[in-house]
Amino acid sequence: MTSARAIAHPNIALAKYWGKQNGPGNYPAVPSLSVTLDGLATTTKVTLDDSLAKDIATINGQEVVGEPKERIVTLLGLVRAKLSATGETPAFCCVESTNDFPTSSGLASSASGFAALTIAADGAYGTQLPTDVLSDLARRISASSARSFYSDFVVLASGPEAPTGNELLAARPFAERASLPLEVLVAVTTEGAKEVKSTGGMNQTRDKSPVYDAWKNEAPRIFADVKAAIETKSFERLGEAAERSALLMHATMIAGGLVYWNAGTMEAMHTVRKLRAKGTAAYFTIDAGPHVKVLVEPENVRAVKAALESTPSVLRVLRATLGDGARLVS
Ligand code: 2P0
Repeated sequence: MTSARAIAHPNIALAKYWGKQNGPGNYPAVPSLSVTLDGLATTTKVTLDDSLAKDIATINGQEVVGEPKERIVTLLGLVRAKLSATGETPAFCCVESTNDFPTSSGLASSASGFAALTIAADGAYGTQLPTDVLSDLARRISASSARSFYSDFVVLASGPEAPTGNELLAARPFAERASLPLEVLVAVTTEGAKEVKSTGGMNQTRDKSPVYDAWKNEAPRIFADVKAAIETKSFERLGEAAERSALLMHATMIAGGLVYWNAGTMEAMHTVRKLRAKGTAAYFTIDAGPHVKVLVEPENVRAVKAALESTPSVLRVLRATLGDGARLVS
């Protein structure tokens, strides 16, 4: 039996993606810029098995069923469709994936998960596709996962306004970690999975939020500001733009009735703002879940971590530096 194992890390967007272009292919409506993290990881093994009548998948030892399973099978189908025609039907496979951090709770497990799955499937099926093609395939299932193929600061442009579904749109590396040293502290505020997945949340925001167009208009300006902050090596400018992106994205969701925050989210935001008022440069960002990710310069990690840990509703704090893109490990 042929198998391949891949590792991928989640990424955290500093300029957020939220919203899709109308039409097929899962193209983002706004550009995004992320950092790939070290310290949190998904490891995925794909094993081809001629005896299987369908693909099977487990995450952390639990069989995956329903819509999450369909997304995995769709991705596997996209990789298998790249096999050169030999006349033989490719074998189904067994996918075994483990996360060393909470799954499906706004910690970007779908980003690392689909990046690791795509690389492992490419290895097991022997398709040997270039990284941009793999990033494009994964983007079709989970747009944020396109960014986890690359290290450090990564951009994903918005898609065409009226996509046919055939346009290649991969993420691409933007800058190396040394250009602006920072770390990310994740204030975990629940151990549970989120109730509204990102795709459903984006659809709800598009359909119900009266300020969705304002978000789509402003997001490219924030994206440009984040890029300029990295180019000019300004941590403060980066943090301010990242906070603006997260707050505007959440304001847009909330206006459409979607609230991902819990009490701990608010408490951690206030902790960060209090630190800043006292002169410590720390900035927060929040994804489609209640955890608060705090951007800090390396010399302030210890003090900011201690402040987050003494925030009552924060359960624990994870620490991540900038990390490498998804890769095969065997
Ligand atoms: C991001 N998020 O830029 C934004 C910020 C969450 C909030 O990309 O619908 O799971 O599968 O393309 O990739 C999460 O979205 O969404 C996400 P789909 P995905 O990181």
